[in-house]
Amino acid sequence: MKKIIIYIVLLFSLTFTDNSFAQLIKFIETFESPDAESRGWKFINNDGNMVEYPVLSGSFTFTDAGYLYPHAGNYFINYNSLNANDDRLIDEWVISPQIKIDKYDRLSFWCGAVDKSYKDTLRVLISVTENNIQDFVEIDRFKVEGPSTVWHNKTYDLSSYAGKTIYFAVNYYLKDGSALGVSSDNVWIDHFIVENLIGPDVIVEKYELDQNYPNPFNPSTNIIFSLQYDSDVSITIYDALGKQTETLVNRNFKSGRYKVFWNGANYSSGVYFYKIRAISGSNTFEDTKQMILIK
Ligand SMILES: [Ca+2]
Ligand SMILES: [Ca+2]
Repeated sequence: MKKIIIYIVLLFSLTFTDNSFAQLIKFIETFESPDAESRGWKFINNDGNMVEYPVLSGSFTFTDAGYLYPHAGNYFINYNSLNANDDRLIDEWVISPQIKIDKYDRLSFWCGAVDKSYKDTLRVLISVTENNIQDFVEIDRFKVEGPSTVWHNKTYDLSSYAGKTIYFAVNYYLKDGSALGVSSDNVWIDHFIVENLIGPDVIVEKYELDQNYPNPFNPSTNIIFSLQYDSDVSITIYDALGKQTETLVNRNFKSGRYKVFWNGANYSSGVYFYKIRAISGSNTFEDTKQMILIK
């Protein structure tokens, strides 16, 4: 019985102190409120049809399949099948606010369509300059899947944009739509997330110790490290005089990417160093970085 209690206590303390597995959500938009433009979103009906689409909807009624509700939050983006111009073109854009991208960032969103014999096409595009249509480069194009009322996840690795600020766009593009929606359909998107990947599932190319954030900090800061192979890892904090103040972690980790935090509440303002040592077989990786505690 005693052993079980100790085990439970240990389990709880691990759960609450070790956040090395939590994904970092950098950006999330579920359209809780419909004034998306005030948050930096841009909606463009580029085919010039007189009716304003895309729009934010709270729900959508299908005569044969019930209701579609948002994937998350209160509203979702609705591209309308009837909104083609005289040349049968549907070309409607949803453009995100600007987002700073780091290595191991991933973009996700959810989408859907009725999916009969229609040709609904969504393009996913990224701009590293401005948020005008001509600035975007396509990274994916796909036919949105149905059936009605179902949401499908799309996910994109953004690592190749690390260090840049980007806009992403989702463009409903269909050349042979029609005013009556004979060969086009309603398409919907919602719930955008940009997250920085953390955990044992992340594929890591090399050992790395990231700069802590925030920095300077008061009183706690995050330290992220990447392990190419399963490793015995220690992270140690030193003060400006080189005196060891604390050992943050000292255990085995699977290969992957992890986040730990240091709480400097009991220490005085000043420069500190954090040093990683990761040992895998005969390989040892070591790196040291500086951080500043300001109270
Ligand atoms: Ca939503
Ligand atoms: Ca249109």
